[in-house]
Amino acid sequence: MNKRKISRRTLLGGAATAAVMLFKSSYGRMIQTAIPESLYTDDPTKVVGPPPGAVGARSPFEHPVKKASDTSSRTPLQDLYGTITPADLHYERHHAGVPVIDPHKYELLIHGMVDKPMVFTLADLKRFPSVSRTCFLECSGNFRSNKETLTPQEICGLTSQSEWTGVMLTTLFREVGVQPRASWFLAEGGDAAVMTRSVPVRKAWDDAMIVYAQNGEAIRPEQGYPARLLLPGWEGNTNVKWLRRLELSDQPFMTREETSRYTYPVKDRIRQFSFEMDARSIITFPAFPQQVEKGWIEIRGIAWSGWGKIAQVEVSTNAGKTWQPARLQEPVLDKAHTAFRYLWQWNGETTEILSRATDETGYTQPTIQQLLNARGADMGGYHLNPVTAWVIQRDGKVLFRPEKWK
Ligand SMILES: Nc1nc2c(c(=O)[nH]1)N[C@H]1C(S)=C(S)[C@@H](COP(=O)(O)O)O[C@H]1N2
Ligand SMILES: [Mo]
Repeated sequence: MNKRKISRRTLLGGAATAAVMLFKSSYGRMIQTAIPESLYTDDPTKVVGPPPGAVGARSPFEHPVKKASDTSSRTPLQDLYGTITPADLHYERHHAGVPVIDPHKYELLIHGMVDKPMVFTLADLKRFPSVSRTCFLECSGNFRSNKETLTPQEICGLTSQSEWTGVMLTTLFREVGVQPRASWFLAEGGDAAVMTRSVPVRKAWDDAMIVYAQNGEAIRPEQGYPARLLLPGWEGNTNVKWLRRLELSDQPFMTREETSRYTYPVKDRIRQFSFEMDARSIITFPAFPQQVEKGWIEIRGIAWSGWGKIAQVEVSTNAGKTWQPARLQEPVLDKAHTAFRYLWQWNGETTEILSRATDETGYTQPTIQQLLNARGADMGGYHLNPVTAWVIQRDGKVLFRPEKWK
């Protein structure tokens, strides 16, 4: 068989091939001469970056930024490709700034209902068998919807994805001999906030980790250097940074985080301990403030669920009247941002485009009305994952359609 034919067919399905050709004719520029002169207008001998040996930097033409307040910053979802967040663009949320912790003085204490209370240095942690895992992190307060001029970053940029490396918490729990009666542990951070959270021990036996690396390098100070707790799929707040102490107990510790702002009446789940982040998606292209042209548009976005893998993402290009399945980028990982794409031919009429995610538990991302019906009008501002829409205007301008819930 013809080798070239096989690889073409493998790369592009029939429909996709047609679409790519259309893309070419509508988005490329046809040329008459063999090599356009514009290729040579920039001087390739001009040095723009640091010399070899220096730590690299972005092209001076690329300027992704984290949008920051005093206590948080958001990932520019609309500027990213694929699903890994560059470490310097990872969202941040801290209650009392970023502490400077000397890795040589760092210690993690594990005590309480254990046979052998122990202290581990960073070097100790690195001697245990290591594991890498790609998953998302998301703050439970990750939703903003107050105006039409919001970017994906402003709507839900309190989520990022990294490849994390560290040691499984089970490895350490076996080392200290966690007692059978222990059902909860307290995780305490070494920042000025001394942030603490209670975590069920079952999460440790499942997939919890202590991580010291992020995307191939030591984790950044903002992410908890030199080590943090990683609870894949669970609300960001439980992923205690600058982790210094774990205490085993037979009951939750009722920390400040658990007795005040995380407690509010809802009918669908007991929200005092609402750990998993529910399935969600966002279209990151086209999105405000982009402007699109009539013709073929690849609608792009990410979907994720704290309960497992994304099973399906559907896209509507007619304000939610009908839905079509989007293509998911393989491999689809457990509790991970998953890229989706949907090829759409826009006829130039005003419309709304939406996406909705379904995870492997069968749960489908709700509308804001479904959330209100389930939780009541007093549902507060945490764990909001509604389907959202972008309005495509006749002139091609894209605006967010705000969702009202209070
Ligand atoms: N020690 C400590 N851990 C913490 C926090 C904190 O302020 N102090 N903030 C929590 C919150 S609310 C979130 S959403 C995540 C944010 O992690 P990131 O800054 O690495 O994105 O860390 C959590 N862990
Ligand atoms: Mo958070």
